[in-house]
Amino acid sequence: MKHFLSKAILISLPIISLIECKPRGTQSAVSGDAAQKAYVAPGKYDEFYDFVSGGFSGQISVYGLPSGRLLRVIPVFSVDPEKGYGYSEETKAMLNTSHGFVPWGDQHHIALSETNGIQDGRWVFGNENNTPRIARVDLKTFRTAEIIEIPNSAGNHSSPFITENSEYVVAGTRFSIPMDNTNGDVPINTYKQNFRGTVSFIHVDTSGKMNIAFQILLPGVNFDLARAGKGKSHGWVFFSCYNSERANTLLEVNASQKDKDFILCVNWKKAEEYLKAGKAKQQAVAYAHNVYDENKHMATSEIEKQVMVLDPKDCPDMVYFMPCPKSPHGCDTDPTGEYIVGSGKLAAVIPVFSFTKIQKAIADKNFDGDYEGIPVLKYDAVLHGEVQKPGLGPLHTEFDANGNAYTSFFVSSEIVKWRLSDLKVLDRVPTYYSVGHLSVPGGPTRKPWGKYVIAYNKITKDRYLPTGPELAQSAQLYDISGDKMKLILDFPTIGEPHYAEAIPADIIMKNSQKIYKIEDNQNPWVAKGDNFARVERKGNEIHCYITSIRSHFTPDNIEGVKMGDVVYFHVTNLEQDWDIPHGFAVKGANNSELLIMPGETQTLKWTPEKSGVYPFYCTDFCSALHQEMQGYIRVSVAGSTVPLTFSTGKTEPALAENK
Ligand code: RUQ
Ligand code: CUA
Repeated sequence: MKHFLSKAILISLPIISLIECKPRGTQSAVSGDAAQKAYVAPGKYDEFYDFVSGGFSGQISVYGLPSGRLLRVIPVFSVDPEKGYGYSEETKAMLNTSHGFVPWGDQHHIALSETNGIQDGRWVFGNENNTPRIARVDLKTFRTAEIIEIPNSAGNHSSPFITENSEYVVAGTRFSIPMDNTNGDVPINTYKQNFRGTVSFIHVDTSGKMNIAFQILLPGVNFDLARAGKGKSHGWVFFSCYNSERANTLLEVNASQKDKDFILCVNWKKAEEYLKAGKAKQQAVAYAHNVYDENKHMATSEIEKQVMVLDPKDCPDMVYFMPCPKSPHGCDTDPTGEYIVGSGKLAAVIPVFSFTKIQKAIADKNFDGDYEGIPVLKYDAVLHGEVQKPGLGPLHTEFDANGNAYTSFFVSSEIVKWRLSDLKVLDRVPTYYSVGHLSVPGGPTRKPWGKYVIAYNKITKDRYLPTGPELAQSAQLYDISGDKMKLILDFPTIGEPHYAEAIPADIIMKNSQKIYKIEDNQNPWVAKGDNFARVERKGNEIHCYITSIRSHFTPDNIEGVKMGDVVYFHVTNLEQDWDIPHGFAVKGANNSELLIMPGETQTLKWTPEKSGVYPFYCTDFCSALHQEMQGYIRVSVAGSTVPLTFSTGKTEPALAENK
């Protein structure tokens, strides 16, 4: 021990002098046992999976906590050549939309599925802003299983938020717009007359399948974030909204005029009743609904043509506005469901609302008039209290299991811990720098697992080695097991991290799928064994049904393709061992590789551009003889008489044609 200590001191000397050269502010108070707390020994598992939004990368990344080790990037809204997602014939349909194929998305928020308000590890949902979409990722396979587009929406920021039993994933539109079924060709300055907002309730059935149950038509404000109620407030959802000024230009100034904007309270149980009672209007719209069939290893896309819309005019007692100071952003409900925390980006306090008081104010009709026909509850009547002098620019709040809240402050770059019961500030720690979201494992649920809070920062200047004009995005891990929060780790993230949700690893691990069973493979292009491998011509289409197993392709010599043909490589990975993918790439393809999991079939489309011989090979280092895993395809000129042949292991020259 003594020996170890003296060594540690020796090593730390040059480190100290290095730190001193850095600009002020980089020296965060890291306590002595920090390394130990974030350390997960080689060969050991992390305690939590952390699902982190990829922001403008469009993907979801998965880290282990507390180590901060990157475990996986799940392609969701953007093509991913690493996995062939969006490039293979089987996955292209996942990225279909009413605007056609969209290869990129902007992924902000994460919602893990819940049962009784507790994370159950079945699915993770993610939103896309630009083309309003919601995805469901299956946590058996860590693959995107479904993507649904949202009509009457533009800028799907306020999503996805999940109700207590995953009944609904909810989504609110950030940008108000003329509704899809109207002539949208209107002057922009007729915003107040012609632009509307919506919130959508996407039903999730027990298999996970999503469908838009209904939308609620609302005034043209900007919906920002939301949380479903839980426990006593189950049946409600709370959406923050800004731009109650309904400005259509220079929102920076024009949407910051009013002292208070709103939190929208939606009684979705009531909305369900109105839907059943036939109060919704069917509206003609068009939106894509894409589903990945796990047995077929293939996605299909359908354009859905209608949506049910409820108008609060016809549905009294369904929605209310609650005043909330200064451009609210985060809107979070505590584990008991009693408290709703609003975070005004420009506010000097954090207002905390009481669900019990909201119910009473509604019963007493304690209103402050209405906003565009929707009753506005009296601020003082619904307020539990305000957290005084919390910090500057509150954004988001998470909770632990002990009645404490943790709020991120963008402007003052800190996390502030405060108590829900008396709204007292208990602790504050700096973040490096400009924290956006934060997350506590289980923090948005009825059962927070606690232990850590992770800050997802917007700026990292001077935290990592410089990498040109663009720097790594950063997450920071704080230990919250004691009274004081303690910074224990920095780790870079992919894309811009917004929200993240962490869940105990064992909830997911036990259901993890290892392989696809070859006998269950229903891909129409499968070859379930070498004896099914073949090459067929259908007009000018050449279909190569290829199998791969360590360490060869069957067939690996193909001839008789002609210019003008379109070649489909349908590659089935025959392996039935965990983690033995094979890849596939062919020279000259304007496409990505395929990466094919054991028992799976994937298809690469290739249109040769000139005659010649083209090698193809396995892209995944699968065995000692991976470098030998290759083949050739010969392309002849148009009109050539070279017959279509295929073979494996044949070395004799063909009799008819040997040069
Ligand atoms: S919202 S910080 Cu999408 Cu706050 Cu990202
Ligand atoms: Cu198969 Cu390398």
